[in-house]
Amino acid sequence: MHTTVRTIVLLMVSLVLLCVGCDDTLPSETEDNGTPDLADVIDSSTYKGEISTVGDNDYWTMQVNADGNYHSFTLSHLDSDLQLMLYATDSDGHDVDASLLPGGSNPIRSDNAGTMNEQITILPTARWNLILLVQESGDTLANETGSYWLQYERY
Ligand SMILES: [Ca+2]
Ligand SMILES: [Ca+2]
Ligand SMILES: [Ca+2]
Repeated sequence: MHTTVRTIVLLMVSLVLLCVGCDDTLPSETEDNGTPDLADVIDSSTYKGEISTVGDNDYWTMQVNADGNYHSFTLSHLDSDLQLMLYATDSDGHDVDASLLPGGSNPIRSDNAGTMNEQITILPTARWNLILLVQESGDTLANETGSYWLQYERY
């Protein structure tokens, strides 16, 4: 009887550890990342972050090349209404011409309703420096806070 109980308890503890472990395998944002100068560098596919306090801004950065690939950034696993902004500059630090970006605007903004994913996909025509900003939705008056995953894909 005791052995059975112990086995069950061990099994439950193992399951909890496994579940925590799978979440912890993703790298996380590093605060303070509240200005472009302090942006976290994106060099793997998926990161976890959190708009932890009202007004928290999370900046991310990445360099992309005109390699013929689409570069796509997705905000997912949202439990609040967040938005994703992307600012693109060229190698001289000038804003990339808006006509080269989807929607004809620089910055690009993705802000869907509620907890829907946000996504921005670009096709670079030169070496570009990207600044991404995750923050609360610009469409709601609520003070949105909550966690997110930021996923990068190239295809
Ligand atoms: Ca944050
Ligand atoms: Ca932040
Ligand atoms: Ca949104």
